[in-house]
Order: sequence, then structure tokens, then C-alpha cells
Amino acid sequence: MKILIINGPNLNMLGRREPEIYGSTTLSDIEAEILEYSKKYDDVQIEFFQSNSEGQIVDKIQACLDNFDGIIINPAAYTHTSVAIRDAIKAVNLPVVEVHLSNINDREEFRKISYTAPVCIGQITGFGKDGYKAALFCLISHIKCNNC
Ligand code: CA2
Repeated sequence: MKILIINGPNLNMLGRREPEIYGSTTLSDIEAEILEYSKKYDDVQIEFFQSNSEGQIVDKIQACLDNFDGIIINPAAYTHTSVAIRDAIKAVNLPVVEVHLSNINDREEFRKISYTAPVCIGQITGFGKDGYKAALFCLISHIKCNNC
């Protein structure tokens, strides 16, 4: 089973700014932690992708067709603006879990709106880096039970 984990704009800055909101762990540290967690599954391969560009994220989602079984995505600021990423998720018709480090429902009004969550199988928000591991657990269970 192949899972792609996509992180959107500015998440490459994690651990360097705003630790009070996003934590003090870098994106590479989070990726290493996810990889370690994924080892409990014999049959799961993880790939990571980070981009600050909406078009590159759309291209990557499209490229998942026939190549990946599911996607975990933190679209970052594009969560609240991107019809293009929403349409790409819908188009590939793969199970996608949306993750946010912070609790987007407990912040500014504009962050409470997600363009992408309605085309995902679920959203995990507010649990910091643990949200990615929770998303991986949920996505793998979903795929293994044949999308039940
Ligand atoms: O809580 C999340 O994971 C967000 O997706 C993070 C986005 C924000 O726009 C969303 O509303 C919620 C922002 C990512 C910016 O990350 C930074 C990391 C370090 C320093 C500055 C920004």
C-alpha cells in the first residue's frame, strides 16, 4: 500500500517560527516520526511532498492516480482558498485525510472554512504532529476495510 503525505505552503518553516502555534518540531523531524510509526505496518510505503505552490500540489495529487492508494494532506493556507486543490482531490477519487497542526476551529473566522475537507474522508485538527500519525492509522484502516 502506498501513501503520499503532502504539506502545503510555509510548513517547510516549521520549528523555526511561531512555535507557540505550530510547535517546535521541524518538518523533517515530523516526517521521520511518521516513517518510524509506519514501520508497524509491513505493507505500507510512505512518500513525502512539500510545496509552497498551489499548481505543484495539484500536479502531485493528479500524479497519484494509479500510483498511490491514499493521501494525507495539510494544505496549510490553501485549505481556506483553493478550489483547484479541492477539484484535484475530487478528480483522483482516492481516500484523502486532511490534517492541521493547530485547531482551525479555534482560530480566526476565515480558518474555520475548509474548501478541501468536504472532498476528504475526514479531517484531524488540533493535535499537532500527532495528527499525522492519527491520520495514517485512520487512512490505512479505511483502505484495508475496502473503503467501508
Ligand atoms: O494548523 C495547520 O496545520 C494549518 O494548516 C497551518 C497553516 C494555516 O494557514 C492553516 O490555517 C492551519 C499555516 C502554515 C504555516 O506554517 C508556519 C510554520 C512555521 C512558521 C510560520 C508558518
